[in-house]
Amino acid sequence: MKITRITAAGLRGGTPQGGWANEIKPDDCVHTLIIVSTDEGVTGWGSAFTSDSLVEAALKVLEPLYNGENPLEPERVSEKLKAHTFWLGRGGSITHAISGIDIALWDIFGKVTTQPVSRLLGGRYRDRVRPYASILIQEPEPLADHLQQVRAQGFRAFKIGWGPFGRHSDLLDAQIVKAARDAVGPEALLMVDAGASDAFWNQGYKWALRTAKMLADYNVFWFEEPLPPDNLADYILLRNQSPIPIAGGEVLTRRQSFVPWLQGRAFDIVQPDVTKVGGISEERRIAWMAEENGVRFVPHGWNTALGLAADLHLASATHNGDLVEYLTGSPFIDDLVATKWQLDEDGMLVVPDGPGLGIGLDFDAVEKYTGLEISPKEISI
Ligand code: SMN
Ligand code: MG
Repeated sequence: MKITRITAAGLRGGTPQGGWANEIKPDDCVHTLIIVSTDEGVTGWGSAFTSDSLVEAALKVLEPLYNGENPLEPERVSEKLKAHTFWLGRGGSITHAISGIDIALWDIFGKVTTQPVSRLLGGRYRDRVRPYASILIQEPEPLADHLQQVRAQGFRAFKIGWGPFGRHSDLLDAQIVKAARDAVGPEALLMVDAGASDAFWNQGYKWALRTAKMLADYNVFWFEEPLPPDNLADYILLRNQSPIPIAGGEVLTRRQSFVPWLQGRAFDIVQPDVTKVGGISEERRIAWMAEENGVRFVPHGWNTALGLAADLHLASATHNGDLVEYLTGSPFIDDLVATKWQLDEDGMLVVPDGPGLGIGLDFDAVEKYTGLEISPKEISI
């Protein structure tokens, strides 16, 4: 079997608010579907956390390397793509594009072997994983209302992030967290994400430590991105001093970038994004590295249904992979799948056990959000 074509299809028209200083708009393209076609009619699907224009440019560079390659060897092919773009790649758009290609190759590998990706990764430790609902922070009252609506959908774990948190006053931060804890109840997992990877973040170590102590009063399960993503030294200090776990890593790419953060004990929880770091092949190596360094692996999932499916397989195939992020209110998570994601009575998601990623796609939704004309003869699932 050979790769014959790789297509990029940017998602637009439903990009959710990020709460970023330079806010993204619904028609901005920050996620791109990647479709790998083969000479035997099997098609694999993945997604990359970047715009279609950057993916298309990356595919031009990568085409001589992937054309004619064997799609049944995702790890080797991805490693080949990474190694031969040492000059043009190493963590930027080419790495993001390789992420989507790699996810699609694992999808093909599973479709041909009729095995779910989680089994091909070595085996399924669990058939269900708990999703945490990821929600943008607003003022306390509307945030509490939103959390109660999401709780009513069956979620038992929640992350609130970005928006005004850390950007106005300690008092407002405490009011936000109190309202959230009151809304979800004392038993639910509640995480808080400062989003310090945002542009011109101006809080420092002392704010982060003071805030971590406030969060501990509300039994917050982890404090995410409390410092800018290049400030390794302060993360190490904070992780040592904080009364609650410190999480981060969502903007890092390539497994090599995680080494100083994991060996340096900068995180209690590491959150690589499979649509960004280099794909499933790369993310599972980061998960293994995390385990060797006593760090919990929880995949970052503010991305797409393809990313969520990949996260579920990675979590299932990892010793303690028991949480995934579920970006609520995004059509790129909810609408792209033919069979809607369904929480069970425990608020858990079933890890797909069909071939490959094990999710069918709603091609009407794919066409709606990408403009891609899906012709059955051309692009089978
Ligand atoms: C996040 C990431 C990307 C866009 C918006 C919000 C957030 C998360 O940091 O962890 O989901
Ligand atoms: Mg985050």
